[in-house]
Amino acid sequence: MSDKLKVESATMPAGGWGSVKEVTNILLHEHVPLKDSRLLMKQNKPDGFACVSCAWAKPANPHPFEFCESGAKATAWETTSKAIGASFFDRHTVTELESWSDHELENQGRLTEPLRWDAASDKYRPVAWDTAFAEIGAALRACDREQVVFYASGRASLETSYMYQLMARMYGNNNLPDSSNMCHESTSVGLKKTIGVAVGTVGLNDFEHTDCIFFFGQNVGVNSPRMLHQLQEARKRGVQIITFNPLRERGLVSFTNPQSPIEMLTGQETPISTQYHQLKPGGDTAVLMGLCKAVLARDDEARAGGAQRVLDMPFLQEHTHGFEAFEASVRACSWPAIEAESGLTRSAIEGAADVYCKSAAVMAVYGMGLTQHRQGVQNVTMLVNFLLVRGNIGKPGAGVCPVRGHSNVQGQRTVGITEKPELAPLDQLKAQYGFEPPRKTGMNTVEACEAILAGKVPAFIALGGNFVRAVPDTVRMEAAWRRLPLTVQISTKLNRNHVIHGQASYILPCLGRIEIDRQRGTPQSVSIEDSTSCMHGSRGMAEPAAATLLSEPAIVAGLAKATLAPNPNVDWDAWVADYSRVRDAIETTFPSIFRDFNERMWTPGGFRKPLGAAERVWDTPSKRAEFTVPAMLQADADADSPDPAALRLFTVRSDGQFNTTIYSNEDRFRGVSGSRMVLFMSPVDMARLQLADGDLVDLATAVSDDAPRHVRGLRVVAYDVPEGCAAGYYPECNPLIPIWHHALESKVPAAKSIDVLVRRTASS
Ligand SMILES: Nc1nc2c(c(=O)[nH]1)N[C@H]1C(S)=C(S)[C@@H](COP(=O)(O)OP(=O)(O)OC[C@H]3O[C@@H](n4cnc5c(=O)[nH]c(N)nc54)[C@H](O)[C@@H]3O)O[C@H]1N2
Ligand SMILES: Nc1nc2c(c(=O)[nH]1)N[C@H]1C(S)=C(S)[C@@H](COP(=O)(O)OP(=O)(O)OC[C@H]3O[C@@H](n4cnc5c(=O)[nH]c(N)nc54)[C@H](O)[C@@H]3O)O[C@H]1N2
Ligand SMILES: [Mo]
Repeated sequence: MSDKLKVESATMPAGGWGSVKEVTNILLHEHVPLKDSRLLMKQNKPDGFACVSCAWAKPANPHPFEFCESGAKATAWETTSKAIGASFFDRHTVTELESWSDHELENQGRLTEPLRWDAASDKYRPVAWDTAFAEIGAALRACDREQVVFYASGRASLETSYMYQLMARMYGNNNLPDSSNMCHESTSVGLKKTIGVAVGTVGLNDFEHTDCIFFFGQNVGVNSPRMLHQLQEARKRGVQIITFNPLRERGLVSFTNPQSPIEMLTGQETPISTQYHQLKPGGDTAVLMGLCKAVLARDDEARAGGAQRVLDMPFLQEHTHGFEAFEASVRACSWPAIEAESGLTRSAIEGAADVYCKSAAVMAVYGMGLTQHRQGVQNVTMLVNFLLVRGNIGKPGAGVCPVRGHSNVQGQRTVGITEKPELAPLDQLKAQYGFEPPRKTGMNTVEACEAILAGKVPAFIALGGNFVRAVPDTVRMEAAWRRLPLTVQISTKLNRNHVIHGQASYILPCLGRIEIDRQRGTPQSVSIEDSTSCMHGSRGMAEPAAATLLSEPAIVAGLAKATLAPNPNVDWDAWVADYSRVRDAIETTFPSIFRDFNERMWTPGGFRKPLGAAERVWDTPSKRAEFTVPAMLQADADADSPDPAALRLFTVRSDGQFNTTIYSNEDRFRGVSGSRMVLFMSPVDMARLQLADGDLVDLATAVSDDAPRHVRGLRVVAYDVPEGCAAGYYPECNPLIPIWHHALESKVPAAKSIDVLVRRTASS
């Protein structure tokens, strides 16, 4: 892959011919055989497999091609015919592999054999499955059981995840951090507190009934492109879409449906956003306060003129608690403060509020732009306040819609992967399996990082993911990671977390979800939960990358049997032989969610878990939806530098990546290719700091701390970013984010705001 940076202005719509070209390119690049490229027809179909890319809902009546450019890339990346043979590790020491990029590592193709790091040669060497399990089991039995960490990335199925949490609890702790700890945990905390469910209330049907959609900090064209179909249909009905995002993201500007021959031939585009507000990163609470302030003003006018109230008074009275205190805080908040913190004018915010006040059913869609801040939970609860004032939760076409990341990240929480014992059915597990589940709160991601930095973790087991690359504070974390006595990674592809490893290190390669998973000759299926709380079955359809691979359930069972004392109530082998028995066990543990699980999992469109808030049943202490008073307008006061030269950096994804998996150096929607080492800056700041396009710069974290933090050698790209901010790519910019800079309450690393100083690189 060349690292020559090319910058062009990007004006294409999301979708369109560009996406067709991208899909063709990746299929060719990954040497996906024709029969496997036909797999795309089965993606997200009721009788097919659930896409391994994002978690967006899968409709009951899918499009002929219910996949998008991002999903096709993820499928090609998993079904690639490239594979890592034993000779690869003969040729490369692990120290040498440390200098490889994320792309180069994963681009070697699928891992095919279990591997153990050999200290003498500094190479990974093949090891028999049984030996690997026995050695890991022996090591785990000798560890301090309270300190071992069981991480999960959000791709593993409901079946695997259920087995994994049971293994951790039978082992003796609740240390079950999940990728959602870096992602939508602010949602889980904020929504639970205010509306009594930890997940969104919007379902696919709501898109057909809504009048207006507010979009905060979610890049739909890249991260959940299938939602563009719902947005396009809504736009064609005249639905207003009002976007708040510091960047003008292409998918939020316009879309050409690649599945519509007419649109493709005529180059017809649907404009997506009807209003686009480029707020400052971290300005969302201020914007939402402004919106609510404008709603109150309109309500005051209506009352004075004897017109119909703008506030939904019957809803407020019957269904909510705490409105008066919230109203007082909004009235006390001044417009100059709102304008200063949001970077938007009062009239722009009032313009958006006017549409809100005229709309009967409004939904709010959001992503990492809200959750990854110091006040990430407050951002979510402010969004709830905004919806509640006009009764926009629990009626058709209205509601809150957090767009989840990994394809089963929400489901993992549902089946018990959580560090919070109060969220797991511990008494039920005790009754079902006859063991004493640990009651102590476990470590989440940030706490696991802190324990690793403090040298307190004896072993780290990872069900997927690329933990050390995904977490903040890369330099400090990598140094501490190397001191871990044992690391075990269940993975499909080689990544940084394998080459930066513990003193004993194992890689356990697994089947991916798209592959046929045969147990005793019988193909098995698995299930996942999408972003709208619908459960779907998924059948693997491609031949496995290698006969030596084990499925994730088989690996978890192998580890469990080698580590735990036998328990007559848990028959790991029977579960692996037939996954429907795992589903029966899940149904026993969670009867109200998974009733008739094995039958219902193939329902087209999935079956939905019960969601009180969607029916206006509020599972909160007051049994009403709770208004909350924001503590402050600033989203990241802890990361604010007094230095006037500091810029507020936020990290984003490109369409050439899935998290730390870098498919290519392309970011076609932002017109950048050839390199990811770029810093998007406003021309105003460039002039102020005397920088020109293409200049080479170093960044240093600007908030005082013991450890200096740098990223060196970024190229400046002039871009339409609000003044005073800059954007860079995740994970390349992660060394700049201190581990202590995380959301209050949810502890999601605050990757969307850190003040940095920009210096010209000495040699340039
Ligand atoms: N192709 C692809 N799909 C993916 C992923 C991927 O990497 N690639 N990752 C998956 C995962 S795990 C997740 S969690 C999701 C992530 O999907 P998103 O939630 O879309 O996350 P990001 O790409 O990090 O950026 C979010 C958007 O927030 C904007 N933003 C940044 N700061 C702020 C702010 O303070 N306020 C507001 N209002 N906006 C802000 C950014 O400009 C960007 O457009 O996508 C999932 N889907
Ligand atoms: N600065 C910054 N940091 C961030 C973010 C950000 O926006 N900015 N986003 C955060 C978010 S939202 C998230 S979710 C995390 C992501 O953190 P993770 O979920 O830990 O990371 P991924 O990059 O998704 O993991 C990729 C690896 O998963 C493995 N894998 C892929 N498929 C499978 C499979 O089917 N089974 C198994 N066992 N392994 C598989 C492959 O080996 C691959 O290398 O990063 C977080 N970090
Ligand atoms: Mo995520």
